[in-house]
Amino acid sequence: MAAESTGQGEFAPIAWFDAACETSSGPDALEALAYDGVICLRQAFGQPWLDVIEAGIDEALGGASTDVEVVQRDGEAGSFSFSSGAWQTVEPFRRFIFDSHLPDIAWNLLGGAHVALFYDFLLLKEPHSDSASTPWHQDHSYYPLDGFKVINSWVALDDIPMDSTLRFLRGSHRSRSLFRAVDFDNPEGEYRHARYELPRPPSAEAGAEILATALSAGDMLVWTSYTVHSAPGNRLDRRRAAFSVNWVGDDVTFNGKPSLDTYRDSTQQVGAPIICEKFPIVRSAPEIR
Ligand SMILES: O=C(O)CCC(=O)C(=O)O
Repeated sequence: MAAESTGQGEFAPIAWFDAACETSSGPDALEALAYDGVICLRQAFGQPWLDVIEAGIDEALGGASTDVEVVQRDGEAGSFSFSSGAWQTVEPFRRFIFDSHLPDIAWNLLGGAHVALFYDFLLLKEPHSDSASTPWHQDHSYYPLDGFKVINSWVALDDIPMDSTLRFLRGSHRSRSLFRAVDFDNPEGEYRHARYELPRPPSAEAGAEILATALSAGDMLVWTSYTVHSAPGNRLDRRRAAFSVNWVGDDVTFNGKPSLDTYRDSTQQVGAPIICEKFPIVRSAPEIR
């Protein structure tokens, strides 16, 4: 596949699959996810499901979500906002997560005895929130979890051109190395739950292959929690929003490491699976006797 370029460099395209055909969760998609650490499922969701998500956005950002932040930086035209774990209070988000085909896709990709909901994440960058970039990071750095079956399913709610799409370090998940958590607002500063014994995440080092692709609303990226990625701010004259849902599979246990409350529950025991009311099982294989 040909490289795609932006004003900020050249990128190899992310392997993509037509979400409507069976291969979206078949061996090709699984192989690409295992090798690259990220895949794109084109048109995973049509307008009706995107409308359901949209119906929850004002509610989530307006206070229904307990974990919400709106950031307006000095001198910047647009703000950016995010909410985490809103499904518990925002009914349209709950409906999308439990009633759409999303858990089936997640289960097909994760395999195993069950798939559980970890948390949802809404990220909305208003027009010209130019500096709202996301530094190179690895999602797993923020989680108090052991195990490797953790994926992020990230649905574009707007068309997202190359200039503002996510970038991934191809294959950065394969060594299963854990990197230090960085503060999104101040990547060079301190992060309260950083594990300073761990190395900083790699960025676009010389020779590293960076994957990226332009997205249409309804396309979904899926990546593993070990895949290093980043994103630029939104220099567009229009909104750039995404709703992502994070899933855990049957090898995941709580390790007790410090983290935000979003990623833990008071009922959890070190070494035990994280399943509880906050992290419920959404698909499971029938028991074989
Ligand atoms: O969309 C973005 O800017 C960043 C999203 C991201 O890195 C994440 O959800 O882990």
